[in-house]
Amino acid sequence: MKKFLIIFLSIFITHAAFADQPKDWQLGFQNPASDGMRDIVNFHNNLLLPIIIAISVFVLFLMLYACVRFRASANPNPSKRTHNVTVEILWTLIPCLILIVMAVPSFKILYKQDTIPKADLTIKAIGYQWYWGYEYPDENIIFDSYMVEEKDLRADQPRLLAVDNEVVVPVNKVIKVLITANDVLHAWALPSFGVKRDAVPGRINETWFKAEKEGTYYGQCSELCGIKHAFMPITVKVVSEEDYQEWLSEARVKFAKEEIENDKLKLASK
Ligand SMILES: [Cu+2]
Repeated sequence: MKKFLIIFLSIFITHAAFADQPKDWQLGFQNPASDGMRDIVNFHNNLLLPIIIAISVFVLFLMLYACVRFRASANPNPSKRTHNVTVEILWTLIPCLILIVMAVPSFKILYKQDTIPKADLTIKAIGYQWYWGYEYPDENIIFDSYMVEEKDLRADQPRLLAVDNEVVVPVNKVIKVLITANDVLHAWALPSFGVKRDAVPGRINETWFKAEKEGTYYGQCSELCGIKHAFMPITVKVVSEEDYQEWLSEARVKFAKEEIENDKLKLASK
């Protein structure tokens, strides 16, 4: 009983608090930090949820009605009816209409996500078994991002989500993310930004987000990729433009990309 009470109360708590990472007993989405995620949350809360609840209540009512109205004791001679054209047309037509009502706004959101506006910054995420590598192609930056082990966690770092080298991006800028993998399928996912894309070896997928609030946002690899799939989190730090420039000048030195070049090949190394 206590558990249910906590779940029930957490519905209100999670919406009131600023959530950029999963919370204990959380129901529903993390708080949106981008326009795209706000669209998804609104679509779910204002359209899908009411439809789901209405259908569930209606079906429950039909079942209870059938149980009472057609019970054996009240119907010693059961009806032999097998067809009703009107009902059959209705139960085909109404679900079709419901699907159309859901599909139109759903496709609108999908196409909005699919059109990448002019990017202010491009980053490249590469999935490895089992960590993420990042590149800032225009800044000549390359680094790896490993999960922080439980024993090494700082007080402000969440377990299984914090990484040693975070992705740092400026606030209110269009960030284009190129996503690929080096070994098996992974997926780069960040719930607060409404971003989730498969990382496929030999192929580059792309997506984008525009973070509206400064803060640290956590995501996880979202494609079962092997034994340590649960231990390759994603951390994105959204900072002001000045802080970003400051980080950039440090990162250009710390994470500088060296190019090994000869007449046959050109390689990037860390
Ligand atoms: Cu993975």
